[in-house]
Amino acid sequence: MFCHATGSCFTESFRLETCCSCATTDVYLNITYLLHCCFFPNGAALTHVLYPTDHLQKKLEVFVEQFKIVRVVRQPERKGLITARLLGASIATAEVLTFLDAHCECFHGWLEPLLARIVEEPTAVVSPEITTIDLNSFQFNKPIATNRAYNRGNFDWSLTFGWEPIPEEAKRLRKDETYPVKTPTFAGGLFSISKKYFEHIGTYDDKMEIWGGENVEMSFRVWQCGGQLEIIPCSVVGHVFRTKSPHTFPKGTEVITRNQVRLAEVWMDDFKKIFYRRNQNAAVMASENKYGDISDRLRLRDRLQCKNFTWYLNTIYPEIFIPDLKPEKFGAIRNSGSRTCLDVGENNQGGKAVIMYQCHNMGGNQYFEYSSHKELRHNIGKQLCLHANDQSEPVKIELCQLKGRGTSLSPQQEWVFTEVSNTSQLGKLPLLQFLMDTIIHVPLSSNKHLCFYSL
Ligand SMILES: [Mn+2]
Repeated sequence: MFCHATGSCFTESFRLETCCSCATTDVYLNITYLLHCCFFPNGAALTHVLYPTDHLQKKLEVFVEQFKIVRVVRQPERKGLITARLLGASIATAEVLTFLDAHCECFHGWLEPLLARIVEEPTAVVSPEITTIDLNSFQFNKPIATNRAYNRGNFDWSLTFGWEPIPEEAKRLRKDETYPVKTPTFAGGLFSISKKYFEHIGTYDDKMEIWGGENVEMSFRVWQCGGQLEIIPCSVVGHVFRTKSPHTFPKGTEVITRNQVRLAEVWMDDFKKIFYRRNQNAAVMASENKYGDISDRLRLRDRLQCKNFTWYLNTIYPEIFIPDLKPEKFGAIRNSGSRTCLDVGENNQGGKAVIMYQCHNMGGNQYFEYSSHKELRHNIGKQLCLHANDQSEPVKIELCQLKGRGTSLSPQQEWVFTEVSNTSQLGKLPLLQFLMDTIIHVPLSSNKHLCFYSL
């Protein structure tokens, strides 16, 4: 074993030094550097490079000619990441498939720990630890022993992938820094997998299009169907994280939603409803059955006897907060007088006052759930709660105090929902000003209002 023998990723045989530091904005240079840095030092690891556009065709073919083990495979039209990878995988001949983006650079010894782990555990789907290459300067720093992040992948209920620190309990189970980090989801761009296992586990959903959601789909599938998803800390690859996608979406961002609906329908059981409440477009697409045929994927789930989503949440990601499957109430909170809606405003990650804004019926910034714990949760992605301050201060949103195991509800985040026939009855309650100016008079009948007030 490369690092298991020493218990450290920083030994003589594993120097963690980069061999080139030259990622550029030039796609051709990036690919050629990637081949030189990442693959050729590892002999015959590479069988195919896939690049789906035409303008590089000649240049790239001339370049790879000299390396007999490389083949360039081309798609006649742009089909995106999922189709491109399926095509590459279908003609690859090696035992292990490794997927990398072109905008990557590898550290010495990056591949061996990935391969070693697959030999040890053939159902492991393994990612390197990913370090950041600066978007503008293309600078990146070699990892140092004392300052390593050890994050793992997660997801939120809008089905967006994210990073989080490894929970303390999981940290304690790792004997030293070389041990694989179990991760609930993976970023999906950079990973190795046994080719046989890739096929066994159902490759990708070939009816997903272009890009988006395929990494979350594969994460749920691998865990639920008996595999494991791991980050191998001794394997380090640099990656340029962009602030936004440089690609156009030939069919609009609708394709991402469609991919997400497909994954929710196949893998998430009843928990898909939590996602649909947060994404109106997805909910409509699901109710109108406009996400294509998923019968192949359901058969795959059946054939592999995969576990259900409850098992995944309880066993693989017990730290996640699970919103109510059936919240008491959900949607927008409208002021019947001004006909405006409670809105968290732009970029409110917590800490900022809520505002009233024209109702748009799109969910998003105006989505709230009245939970069984009497919170008003704005929990599209992060778990944010309507938070009362003393009377003179406006109501804000803050991170919810109730987060699952070992936490409790804060009184400032507890809201009573009641019917009143006359708003003057609210006179003795705290936060009257807030209530009168803004929130929540949803008339049930001409003389009744529904009101929230804070205890
Ligand atoms: Mn990338």
